[in-house]
Amino acid sequence: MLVQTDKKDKIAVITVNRPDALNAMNFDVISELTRAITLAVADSDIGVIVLTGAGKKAFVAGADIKVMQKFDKEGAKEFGKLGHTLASAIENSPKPVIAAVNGFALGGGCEIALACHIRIASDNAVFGQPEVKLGLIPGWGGTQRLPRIVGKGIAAELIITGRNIDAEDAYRIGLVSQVVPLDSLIHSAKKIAHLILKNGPNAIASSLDQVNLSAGSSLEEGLEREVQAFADLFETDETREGLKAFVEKRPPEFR
Ligand code: DAK
Repeated sequence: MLVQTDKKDKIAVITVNRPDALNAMNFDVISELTRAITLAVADSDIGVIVLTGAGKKAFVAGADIKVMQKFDKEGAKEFGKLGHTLASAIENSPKPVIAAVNGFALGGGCEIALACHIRIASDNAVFGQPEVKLGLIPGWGGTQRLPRIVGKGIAAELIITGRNIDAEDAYRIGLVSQVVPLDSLIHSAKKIAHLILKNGPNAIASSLDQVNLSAGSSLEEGLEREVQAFADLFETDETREGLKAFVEKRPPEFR
């Protein structure tokens, strides 16, 4: 199995399992990963998804270069579309997806992490968009998501130099929100997941939706959409329970 899912305590840990190739993504990895994400999103027993790579060396070292070498224009387009479908499935998931980056996150691997809602890294993690070194550009959203996360100037520098950065630099530029020892990476991701799981699932999904949409709209449009989404929640049992529980000085029962 190229992708493995372990479910426990409402958390699905999805592992890309191709360590011999540093978890590089070929067609099969991409389709298995898309399927695993789709299944976890549809699973009512799952509230948070953690995405990681097998082994101690790589999250995902990119798209499979040996596969790409054989592409013509059509093949490249098909591969690109599959990558976009995967990245969109992650980004549009109503359940938070946390990238637990345990080593190399290069090229397409970095782009998959960028599509996740939260990124944390082990201290040996390495990030980069080295596509220009291969005569390519980032093609799974790197040119679009990286500037939105770290800003235009830093994104442009990383993309056109193709240089790698370590976990500390990734933290400094806001690419990841935590750096932890490799041995405690999954534990740390689960700690974040448990904090999230205490909260209302509708409110979480709506928050992610608003954050995702913020990139493509003016402040005025965004604020208008936000107030609508805020008001919509008042028609849900979840919001009534959250407010009532506070007044009654007890923890809310959301799930
Ligand atoms: N693809 C295929 N195999 C890879 C790989 C990759 N990206 N990365 C590593 N491997 C394989 C190596 O070939 C080697 O396999 P064997 O030779 O043993 O069979 C094995 O993994 C172990 O790798 P190394 O021996 O190289 O390990 P080192 O520790 O020496 O070096 C490294 C680790 C990560 C620095 C090095 O492996 C490396 O530079 N890997 C390539 C990283 C990279 O350039 N990644 C970006 C790929 S470009 C598209 C949209 C997006 C994309 C593509 C298309 N369209 C719109 C069409 C995305 C592009 C990319 O991701």
